[in-house]
Amino acid sequence: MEAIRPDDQIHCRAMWISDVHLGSTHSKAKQLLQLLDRVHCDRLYLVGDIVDLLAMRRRVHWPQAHNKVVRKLMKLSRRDVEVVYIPGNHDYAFRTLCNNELGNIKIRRNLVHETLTGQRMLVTHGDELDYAVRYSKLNRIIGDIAYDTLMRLNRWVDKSREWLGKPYWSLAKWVKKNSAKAEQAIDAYQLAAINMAKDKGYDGIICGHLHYPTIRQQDGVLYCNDGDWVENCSALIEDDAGNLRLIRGESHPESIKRMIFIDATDEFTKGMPVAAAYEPAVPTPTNHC
Ligand SMILES: [Mn+2]
Repeated sequence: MEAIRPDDQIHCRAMWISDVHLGSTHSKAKQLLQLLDRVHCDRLYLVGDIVDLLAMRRRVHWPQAHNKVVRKLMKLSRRDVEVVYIPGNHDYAFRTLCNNELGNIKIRRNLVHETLTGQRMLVTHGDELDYAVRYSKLNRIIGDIAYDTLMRLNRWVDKSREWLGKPYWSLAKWVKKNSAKAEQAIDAYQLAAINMAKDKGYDGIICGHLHYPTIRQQDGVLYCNDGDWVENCSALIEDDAGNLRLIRGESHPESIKRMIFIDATDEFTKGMPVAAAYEPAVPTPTNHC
């Protein structure tokens, strides 16, 4: 795993971010702004749950950093970046604008991205795969409330760690990793995604929704989940050589508010040697992605 230095400006062909949850207290908007300032891409995919309209029904939390993210995305779309927005279940109201534009941002229900090496990847938020986890509506509501409570607890942990000068640590992520039931649900979801992509004849699928960044190759299908900006501060990128990789933000060793972005592909790769998923790029001194 190679560190991307904080002063690096990185270029990639495409970047996928999702589950930013702007408008909710859990959003890590400031960290996302640091990513958007340093990682430049030709195409930016916003893979849903960018704004959390569901949370905003209960309570609106809209600090300046959240507004800055919106402004930054609009600005990128006016420059030379093709920005495509695929609304998710927390911002589903925007689905009514599918096949239209919001400023220069294209809104789509889902789409196909072709990598430099010719892989055809289906890009979708992924809430349509929830059935695989066999959640009843009641279960899902309980799940949502439990998640919200967990994230609230997480903020307390986060605040105390910040006070102690310790880097961010995700309680929610720890629970997911250490609960057999959560692991089963995540696996069922991933398999449903893989089967859907396979049935439709795609080489792979790129989604968000789970807040669980992963690259997994199975049955000849590549499953990529770009993670989130609530717990993981992660993004999926297609580097200039056409490889799909995951990057993750980490607190800077000198200042916990500053981020460094590291190549986290190995960390989040499941069930395969990394080389089997793609041809690894040869890192150059100036470009680590
Ligand atoms: Mn979602």
